[in-house]
Amino acid sequence: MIRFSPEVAEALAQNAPVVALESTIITHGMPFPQNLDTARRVEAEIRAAGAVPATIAVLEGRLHVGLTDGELETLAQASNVMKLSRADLAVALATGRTGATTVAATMIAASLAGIGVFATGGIGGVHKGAEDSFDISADLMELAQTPVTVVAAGAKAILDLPKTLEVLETQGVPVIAYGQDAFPAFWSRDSGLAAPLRLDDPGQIAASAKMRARLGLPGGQLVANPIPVEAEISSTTLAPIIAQAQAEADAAGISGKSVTPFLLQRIFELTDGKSLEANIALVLNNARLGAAIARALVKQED
Ligand code: PSU
Ligand code: MN
Repeated sequence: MIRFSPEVAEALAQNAPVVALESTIITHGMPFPQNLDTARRVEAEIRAAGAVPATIAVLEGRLHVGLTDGELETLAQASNVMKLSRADLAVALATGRTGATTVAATMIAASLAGIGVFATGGIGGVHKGAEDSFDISADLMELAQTPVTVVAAGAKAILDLPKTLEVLETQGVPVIAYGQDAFPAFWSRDSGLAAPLRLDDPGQIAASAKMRARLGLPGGQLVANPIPVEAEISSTTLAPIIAQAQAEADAAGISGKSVTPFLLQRIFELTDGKSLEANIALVLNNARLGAAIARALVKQED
């Protein structure tokens, strides 16, 4: 059922380190052409760090693990690409559609493909006002059931971070800050909330994933990797912008799957593109850590 790119097929056959990558960040998370440029740079970063990148997407009803550069380019420019979470994946595959995979759907595909680690920017979470809207990303429940270590820069301040951490705790998901005590907040290194767990070494992150499997526990881990200092945007700068974007989303009646892409696009516009620069820096940083974890996972196999 899976279409592996030749590079990824060979890496998996040789038990070489592989890092999965999502495609919603390309189609719904960043504008063209920065999305394509970033996707290519992330793949290059992973190769430079000694691992093989496997970007995941559904192309005309086929589940691709590893895209050619041509496929990446087509996807980055395509319109009407579905945003596929756990709920949508089977329909898209059964009906020949093209769609980008979210964190949840990418985890499902990575797990099927035998890939243990996945790097991205930010995960979905509990949206502000969720007590009325019930808008809680399926990413959180996926982390509780699918055995993939997800490297992200925490969660965006467009989300309710305390509630997001509470749901992750309830679901039994290890939330591990990398190299610091604070839970990072995507564009800034410190959300003001403590992370439940902290590890400073990719080898220990890999060992924890293996231990979870030995214990018979389902699910993955969330590794929260802070944005590099030089790329950080302070939360005081962003707070009013996020509030404005949120108010516009509410006024326009944006709901469901459209909420996250709408907010990201408005924040990009309201920061004159600065939010995107930070986003790119943190994704590259997560790709490097993902590659280090992938190398450790392979090493600990024997
Ligand atoms: N957060 C970001 N950038 C993104 C996303 C989230 O900072 O591109 C995407 C990811 O694919 C994530 C999805 O899995 O949005 C979550 O969407 P929702 O809230 O609809 O589950
Ligand atoms: Mn949602």
